Amino acid sequence: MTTLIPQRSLDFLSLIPEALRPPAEGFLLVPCRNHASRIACMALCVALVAGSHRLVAQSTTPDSHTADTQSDKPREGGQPFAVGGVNTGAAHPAMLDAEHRPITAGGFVKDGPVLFQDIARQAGLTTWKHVMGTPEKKFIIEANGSGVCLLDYDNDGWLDIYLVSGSTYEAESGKTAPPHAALFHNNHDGTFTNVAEKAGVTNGRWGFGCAVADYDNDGWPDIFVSNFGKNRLYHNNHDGTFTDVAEKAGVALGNWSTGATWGDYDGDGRLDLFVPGYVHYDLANPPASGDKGVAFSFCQFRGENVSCGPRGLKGEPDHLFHNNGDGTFTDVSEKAGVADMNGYYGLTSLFVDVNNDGKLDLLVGNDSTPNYLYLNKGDGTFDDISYASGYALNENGRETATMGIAAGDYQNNGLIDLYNTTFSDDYKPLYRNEGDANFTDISYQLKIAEPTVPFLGWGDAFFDYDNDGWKDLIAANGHVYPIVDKEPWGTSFAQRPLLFHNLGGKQFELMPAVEGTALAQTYVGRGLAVGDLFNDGKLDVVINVMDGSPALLRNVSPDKHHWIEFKLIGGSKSPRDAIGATLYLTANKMRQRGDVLSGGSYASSSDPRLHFGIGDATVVDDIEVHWPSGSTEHFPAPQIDRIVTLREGQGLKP
Ligand SMILES: [Ca+2]
Ligand SMILES: [Ca+2]
Ligand SMILES: [Ca+2]
Ligand SMILES: [Ca+2]
Repeated sequence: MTTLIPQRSLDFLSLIPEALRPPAEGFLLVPCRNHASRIACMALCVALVAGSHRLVAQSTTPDSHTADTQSDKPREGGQPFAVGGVNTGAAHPAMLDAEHRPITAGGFVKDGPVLFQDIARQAGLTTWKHVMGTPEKKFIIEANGSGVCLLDYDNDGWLDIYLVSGSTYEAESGKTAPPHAALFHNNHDGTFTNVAEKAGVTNGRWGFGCAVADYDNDGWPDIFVSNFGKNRLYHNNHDGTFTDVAEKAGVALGNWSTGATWGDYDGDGRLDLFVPGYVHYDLANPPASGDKGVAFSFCQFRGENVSCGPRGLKGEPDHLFHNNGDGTFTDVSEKAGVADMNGYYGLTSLFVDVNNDGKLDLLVGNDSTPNYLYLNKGDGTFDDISYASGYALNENGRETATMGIAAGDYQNNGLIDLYNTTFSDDYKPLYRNEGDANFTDISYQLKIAEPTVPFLGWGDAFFDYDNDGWKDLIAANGHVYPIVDKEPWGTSFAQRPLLFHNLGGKQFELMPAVEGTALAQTYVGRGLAVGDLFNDGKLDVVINVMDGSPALLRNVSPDKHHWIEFKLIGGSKSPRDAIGATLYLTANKMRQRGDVLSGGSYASSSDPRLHFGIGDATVVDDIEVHWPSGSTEHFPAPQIDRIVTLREGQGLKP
């Protein structure tokens, strides 16, 4: 149960100087554990906000079982009183391995399953390096890293890799040439060649994210790049080159844009674009500890000086751009109700249908502020059900520093579940979809919370790496404060990725970091995308490493399971690349769900093709596609262990 305490009864907030108080007014932190109580809490909160009271909630739930609850007041729900630039849990005791390494950069074992091998060097990806500011990471703009997108830009049937880079102060001031993004063309032989220069997609701005979609329905994937500074919309010219049309299209913006997402929210067959904003930033006057306007407390972590923010800094609003169909877009953020009037710190976003009404809903992962879940009403507007849905906060009713969003049906019950990565000293919430857009954070219940606490997570994805028909979970990790390597806090700047194996939709097991494999490698992970890079039916993983070369986790799982993949092509009333389509595959006595999505993870886009493992089954029993146009079709069972193209209008109507 939950107790709501009027803010004014906790008068010590008034003792805190104005500059130290949280940036957003009216935070409502309500750990309500079921739909009915959430609605009740919502009503109460709304009423109290109207009375211009601020509330905090204190959880009195006896099973509120995280280490957070060990800390003294103010704590759960008392986040507004917490100090520090990021919102995370209480300091946890260090977890060290036998060699006294933090578990984030240790815990390796000699024997165990060999599932992934990092082949970045052999594949040619280490010829490129991501750059973002200076190694000291004095300012927040240098610390967040960039995304990665998997797309087949030349339509040769093989996935290529686009890696965004940040920039440097010297480049921004024109003193040196800027770092470049990479476009690695897949040579079909296990190697890749960087063709970014020739393709005209080097960006050269302070880049954060990418999101792929064929926004003009010409059959060729285009790339949106979110920057600090003007964004890029790289239109695919069909000849291996792209042209930046962002300004003409009206999507350039100009301050700090982050992980975008594409989706046809209004059902007109054209893909619209959502771009979250992070912090409103002035490169010439970066926020430093003790500066006017940014308090010391927002520049500290565990009592040590670190880069300031995001709390204490002004939030940059979010933007929804409606696709006009003539190469231009109209900003409809306010009309649609997704403008982020609270000024929360958006890092990534995802259009996905969470309540199975065929309309794309919108998720925004916010750093150190509540997440947004906007339900699509179908009339061009959205309902903000962030709190009522349970997605705004974690199980303890506390805001998290959300970095990445993974969406996938891990239970094979037809409902999209969500997994968010968060800061160190905090567990990573798995939000189980209970239906009716109602989510429950069940990380502790599934025993996958504790091992994630020391890690600082970024890109993440549901994907079935062993083709057993159950979606597994992977996350890239790495800290934002280099100082953690000098402190006995049990975390590290470079961290290993985490892979959870799904056990029949009931539990997850953390797969061991076997020495010599990709799970025992450490780096400052950021963007993550999954895809079948070698068309062998096994999903690989690419991670964009901050200030380093990317990791390419080639899937070498020894399983002999069968698989099938689908490339979907929408008809005249759907986006041509079928973003927003849902496919239900029945095989092996299971009905699996796959969604064509663009965005999510951390500022990254995965393989647009839908991949399904089918275990030991050798036949597919049914294929049911729900197209963005609203039509539903069944397709005859194809041969397995191959990639199949499905076109809207060529299936059988039910
Ligand atoms: Ca290709
Ligand atoms: Ca296109
Ligand atoms: Ca929906
Ligand atoms: Ca699996």
